[in-house]
Amino acid sequence: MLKIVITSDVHGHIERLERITHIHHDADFFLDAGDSEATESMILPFVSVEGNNDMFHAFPKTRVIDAPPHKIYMTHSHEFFISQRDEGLVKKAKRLGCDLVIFGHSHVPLVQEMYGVTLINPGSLYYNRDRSPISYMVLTIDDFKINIERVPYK
Ligand SMILES: [Mn+2]
Repeated sequence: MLKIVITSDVHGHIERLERITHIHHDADFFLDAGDSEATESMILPFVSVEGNNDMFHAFPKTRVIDAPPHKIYMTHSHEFFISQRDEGLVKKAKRLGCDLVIFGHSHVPLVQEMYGVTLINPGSLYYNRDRSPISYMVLTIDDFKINIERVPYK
């Protein structure tokens, strides 16, 4: 079984990432979907991608993560128009051979399946635009069975 902790849009509150690594010390991957406003070494063991507020930091724009038997495409998603975002993410994921997408930017938590691809946005660890509590997600992969749990940050 794989356990993957997913965060996004931390916007400088990196002590929250550190706290989450202590809570979930048994996780296999710590994935952040961008806008940490930190450097790669500051947020380890989290790996991140470049958000629109990360222009001064060297993060890759996208990452592909092997999580057998799944493959994850991670991007901040700010380059997509909101009306085309979900379809655009699905298209790009399929091109990369991925069936899971992790993205951020909207500050609105979302889990949605679309054309066989599961879109995951953990929401922000700074503030959520839908006024829901700040949160992150825990993805567990047990062969082809996946489970996604939204966890409020406390
Ligand atoms: Mn953003």
